[in-house]
Amino acid sequence: MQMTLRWFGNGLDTVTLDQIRQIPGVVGVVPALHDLPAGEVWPLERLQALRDTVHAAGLTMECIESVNVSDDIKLGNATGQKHIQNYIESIRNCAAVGVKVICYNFMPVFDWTRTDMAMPLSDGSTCLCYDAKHVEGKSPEDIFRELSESGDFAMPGWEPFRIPTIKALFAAYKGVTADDLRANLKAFLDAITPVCEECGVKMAIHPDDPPWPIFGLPRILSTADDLRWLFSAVPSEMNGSTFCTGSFGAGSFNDLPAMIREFGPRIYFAHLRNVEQRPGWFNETAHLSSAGSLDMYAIVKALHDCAPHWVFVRPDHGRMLWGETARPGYGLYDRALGAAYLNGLFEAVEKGS
Ligand code: DNO
Repeated sequence: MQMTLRWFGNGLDTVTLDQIRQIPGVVGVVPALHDLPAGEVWPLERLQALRDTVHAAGLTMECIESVNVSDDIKLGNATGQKHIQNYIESIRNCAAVGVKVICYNFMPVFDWTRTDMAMPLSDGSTCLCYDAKHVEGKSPEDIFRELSESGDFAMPGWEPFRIPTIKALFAAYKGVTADDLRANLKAFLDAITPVCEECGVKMAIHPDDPPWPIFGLPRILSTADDLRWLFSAVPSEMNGSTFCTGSFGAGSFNDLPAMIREFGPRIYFAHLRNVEQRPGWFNETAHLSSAGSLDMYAIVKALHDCAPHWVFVRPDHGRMLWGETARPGYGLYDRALGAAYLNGLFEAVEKGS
């Protein structure tokens, strides 16, 4: 197990590499070239510079989050074919700088979605929350309008520059079914897997967040059945999962320890956080089990028992506390507390076994 923290890069993150290095037990970061649009090649020189910066701070960079997959690839169109060739070049370049795992997702149009970025908790901290009633019956344009009124554009996929493209994207997805999306994911994986095998880079797909369709767009990585389909469709061991407890765990229909026990050998990256599940909505919480609906001990124990090869782990979204201002979900304090707690759980299961 390698405990890491997500890092958005110099100038893009309020958290510095020096701060990350001081969190006990955190040995690496999972960064990305966030300025490059999905579909473009990640140039080798940019990756080398990023790796050198991370190494100079005494940290590892063996897992990338994310090399984003373009909507053209998800739609399976002609531009998508060109983007797949670019993706293959990015995989080779990542391998050349020592990357072993690439996290990505296959959610159409948007990445994770929340309806409130600063929901107050009773202890005075704030957290991210998703309430279906703020989404159902609304168009993405409505949501963009609300976001621009509040000045809050922190969610990936909801950046202001995308507003003019959103209508066309929704039109492109009109009629695209979950089966179409599955076929396009399989075609993408079939094309890149030989290169992953050659370079020793494992792909780790991130689940849908929330784990159900939104805005009428299909979502295909939300349940144990979806993972079963994924691993039977592309049996290569290069095809793996980012097991995000907060994403799968937002649905009470998912039994997380059971899923880890079933899919453990294909889990290469774990995002560990807790959520409070409620009918129609959920909010994020502090990491520890007593703060939310998930049994974090059972999750860590299952990872320890069933994903015994190296797995990259990171504490996921934190609350905002102690007056910190940062990218929602990605401040220093609560993620550092999360890492310390998770390291304690890992030590307990390792010594107890
Ligand atoms: C949320 C993250 C996701 C993840 C992407 C991977 O905080 O876990 O945005 O990075 O879905 O492509």
